[in-house]
Amino acid sequence: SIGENASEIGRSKADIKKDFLHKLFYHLGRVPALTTDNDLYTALALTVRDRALRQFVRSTEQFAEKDARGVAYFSAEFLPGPHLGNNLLNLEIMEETRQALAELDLDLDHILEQEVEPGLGNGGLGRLASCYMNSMATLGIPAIGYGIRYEFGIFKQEIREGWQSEATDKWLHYGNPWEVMRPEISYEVKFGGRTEAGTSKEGKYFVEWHPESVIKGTAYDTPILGYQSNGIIMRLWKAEAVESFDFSIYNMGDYYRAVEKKLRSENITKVLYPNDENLSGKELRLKQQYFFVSCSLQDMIHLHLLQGRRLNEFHEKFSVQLNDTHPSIAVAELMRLLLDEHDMEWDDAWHITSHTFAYTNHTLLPEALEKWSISLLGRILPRHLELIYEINSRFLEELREKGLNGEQIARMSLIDDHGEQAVRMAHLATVGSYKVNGVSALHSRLLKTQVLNDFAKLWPEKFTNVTNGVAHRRFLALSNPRLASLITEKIGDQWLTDLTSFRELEKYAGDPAFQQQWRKVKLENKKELCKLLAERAGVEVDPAMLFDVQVKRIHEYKRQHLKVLHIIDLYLRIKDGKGEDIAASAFIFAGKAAPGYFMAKLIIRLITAVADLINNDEEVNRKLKVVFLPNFNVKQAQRVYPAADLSEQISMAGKEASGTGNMKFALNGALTIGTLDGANVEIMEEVGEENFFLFGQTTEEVQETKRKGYRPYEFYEENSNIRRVLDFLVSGALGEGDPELFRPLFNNLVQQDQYQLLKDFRSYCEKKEEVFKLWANESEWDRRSILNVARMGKFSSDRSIRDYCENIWNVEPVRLRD
Ligand code: DL6
Repeated sequence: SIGENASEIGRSKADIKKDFLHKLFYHLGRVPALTTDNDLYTALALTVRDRALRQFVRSTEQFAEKDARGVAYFSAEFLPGPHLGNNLLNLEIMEETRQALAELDLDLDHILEQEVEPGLGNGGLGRLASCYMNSMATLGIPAIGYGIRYEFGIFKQEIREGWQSEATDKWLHYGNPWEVMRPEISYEVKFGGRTEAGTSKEGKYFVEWHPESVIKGTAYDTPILGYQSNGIIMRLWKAEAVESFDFSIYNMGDYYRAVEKKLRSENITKVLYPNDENLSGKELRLKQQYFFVSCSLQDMIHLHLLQGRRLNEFHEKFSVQLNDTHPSIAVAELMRLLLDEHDMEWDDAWHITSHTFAYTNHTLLPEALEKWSISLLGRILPRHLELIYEINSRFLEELREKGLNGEQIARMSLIDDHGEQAVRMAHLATVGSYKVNGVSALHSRLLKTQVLNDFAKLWPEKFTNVTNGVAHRRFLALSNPRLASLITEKIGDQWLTDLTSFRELEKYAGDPAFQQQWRKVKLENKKELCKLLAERAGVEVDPAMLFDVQVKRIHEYKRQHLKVLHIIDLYLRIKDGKGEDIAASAFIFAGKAAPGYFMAKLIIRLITAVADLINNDEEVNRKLKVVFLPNFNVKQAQRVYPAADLSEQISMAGKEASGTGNMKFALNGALTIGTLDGANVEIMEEVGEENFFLFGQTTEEVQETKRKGYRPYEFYEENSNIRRVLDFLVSGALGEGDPELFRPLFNNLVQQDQYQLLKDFRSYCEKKEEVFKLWANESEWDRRSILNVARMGKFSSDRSIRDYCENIWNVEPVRLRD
């Protein structure tokens, strides 16, 4: 075995030092005097990558030896965060590496800081995919993650004169030492053109697709390590021109046109689309989705056949998880590959396809449910449109046979006939999958009773729930080493592989000495965050303040402005001389707004305007500080969660599918103020209602409010606090004195208030009073904080992956033998 023979790669301090110098000299060709920080980082990354690849090669050998059933995780987004630290942790060589570098007068932390993270996702969905990669590797699940190698990831956010401005994210500028390019693993992907049906000599009906263009996808592999165990790969596809394709033009001497075509091909994987924007009609986005799905399925079929297996057992060997509808065109593509390229009959192909895919829904927001217009689909993927029509016609026939009425059938059809005809991708994914899941208990229930209700009635056994989880090793062991060591001193380190062992901490929750150590850890973490806030946001914060934090994408349903309205209320109270019960608080915000989402950008502007006002007001700024930390990403998240006292999870109930930041905060000892939304419900169940600041309407109450005809203006008229705060928005006191600046927000709140902020405002403010009161009682706060952490066992992504294995994938782990 190659893997075993490669065992000379050692993990001692001396091995690491030797290999590091070797990389520096022979890989990068650097003389010591000219070595840059990036050289040091690259040399260390390559040293660690060797060890990661070894784990991957050995795992793959064992998966093959066992002929194990595996999982392909299809995701248009991955947000792995910085690799270096995480890999050192997973390989258990952090200390050895630190010492090896120290002997060379180098500082590991400084080198870790050099890494530019791959921002290949928008937020929770992409980060979840990466948490799952780590857990699948840790548990020994034969798995591969398939996605897109965007040249530019999520935009870099800068704050200019209080507004968000976007810059391109050049994450590949200094190279990417973690990936291995595989020029020999590449597939052709067709686009456009027309189809032609015919009958073969043997009398078999066939369809040929004559594309307008062909693009090549090349694989780039990044090893993803599990803790003390396997390595798996994230295989990302990059689009390139097919060399031979433009020879005709080239031969005619039109070199520039040939090159232009090449550039156009490469556009497909140029840039990640920010979410929250209306993507329908975005041709390039559809091309991206199809491109990565086609490469991935071709690759899987190739691997399957390479191992001497038959194609009709494809679904017995693989389960493909569709991470939202972004990859759902895969249902039609697998049908096409089986029918047109592998000569299969419809029924066999459909059996394989519908037993291969499982679909995870991540949102109930109607505007985020993907639809592709028939005209666009027909133009870009003519063959797929035909197949979708055929799948639909057979499906609708089945419904008719079951006696469903016309209205039900129209609701369930894959084709939406309202307005411009379009394919409902969630329906395609549901029909083409053997399992469908939501991402928290509440969300899965709403999926079944509302968005996909007809389907759940038809196939109740198809629907299930897998509550999200987070990689607790990254978000605690790696990013909060002080808390991690305090916990390990107390209960041992078993929690690294079994987070439920945190339960043992419960018995220390009331212990004053332990509480004191706990508090000290938090304070040190807060001091570190203060440095970052000063550096990046230019705001000095006193670490003794209550750190009240909301970090997530900026969206009206997440209600960052609810928190802002409350801050304004506090400000006005202090100005009135009535602020004595207010706890000294630092209100920290971070998150990106989709570039085309005006209201979200205005909310950022509001935060920065309130920050300017409060931070510069001597009468108030000893009591309150407001900070907007720009460019929130995984690296920053790792510094924010460990320092938070209070976690804000305040979306309107029924809108946040799960949330995962809520878990990361609680895992690091923050108490939560939140609504009964997404996974908050389960977090509260676990930590106990008495250790959670619950406020606001339930999902049912929200719906009832809407049904009865919600009139936010009445709250404005009747509640003097609300009126005062809203009037303040348009008083000219904020943002360079222009009273019109926040008028759209004001109007929106008093006229529509789609997310019922005003309805929940009073309940939120009252809960905040409780927060302030508890903050004054240090030991009680600490006790609850310890209990929160002790009861977070359920929210490790290891548990989520076990759930997927048992309820959906039917896959057995194959742990690496050492
Ligand atoms: O499941 C991961 C994550 C959830 O935690 C969030 O609640 C949810 O909003 C997010 N969903 C998406 C869906 N895409 N869009 N738009 O990002 O998924």
